[in-house]
Amino acid sequence: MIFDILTLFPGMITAPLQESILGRAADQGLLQVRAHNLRDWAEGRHLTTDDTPYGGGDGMVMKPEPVARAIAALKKQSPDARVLLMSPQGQPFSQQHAHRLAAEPGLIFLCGRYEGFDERIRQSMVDEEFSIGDYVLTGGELPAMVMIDAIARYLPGVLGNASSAATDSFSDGLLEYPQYTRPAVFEGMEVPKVLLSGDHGKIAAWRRRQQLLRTLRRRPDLLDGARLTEEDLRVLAELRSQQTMSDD
Ligand code: 9D3
Repeated sequence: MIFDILTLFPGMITAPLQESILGRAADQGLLQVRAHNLRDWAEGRHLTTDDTPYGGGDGMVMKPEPVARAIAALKKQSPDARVLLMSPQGQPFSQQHAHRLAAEPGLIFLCGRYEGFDERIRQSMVDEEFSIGDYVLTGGELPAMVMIDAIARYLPGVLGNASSAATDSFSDGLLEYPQYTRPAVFEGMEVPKVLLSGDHGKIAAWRRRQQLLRTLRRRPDLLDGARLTEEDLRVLAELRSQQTMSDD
């Protein structure tokens, strides 16, 4: 898949996506990330991409014409690409969005740095608008990279089987269980005995219980959407009744 990013700061983009798993995937031709400078489509002596808001007010607004020319140019190469606007007013990006967007033939991310975009950009050029969460950043570049990272994991061949996207904890909607490796005792802290028992049935039951306990304590909101068995519900009822919050 080709990811195109429209930004005034193309230098912010590429390096982090050339490392590690995504770097290998890009080397294998499974994905391509291209950053483009919006200024390349600006006009006039100052190559203006922003202007003051009609009606007055602070800050600057991104002009529609450079964005329209940029998107038209990119769509000549990827005619079916979806255009995504990065903005604090967008829908909160989720794992489900990542999964769905991975099936698109191409994605064009539009990143701003100003107080906002001329509303006609949304009206005529944008398919969807995304935020990555309720905190204020300096621009949409890091959000675009966050989304690319989450989406790319779903592209065929990007992940090995061991870390397959389908077996993520998020796919059953629960947080992960605690993990341990050697040594068996570290600074007086022991590994739970069940994990050294060799009893795989008991280990699986303990891990599931830990997932449920962790999710109940830290992210009870996730339990509503989780895929739970009858046994899970029984364990949950038991955990809820133990208001002491002990560690098993
Ligand atoms: C004055 C109102 N501000 C909105 C909260 C203006 C504003 C602040 C920061 C407008 C844009 C930005 C830059 N942020 C993004 O472009 C952005 C973003 C974010 O700040 N948080 C989470 N997701 C995103 S996606 C794009």
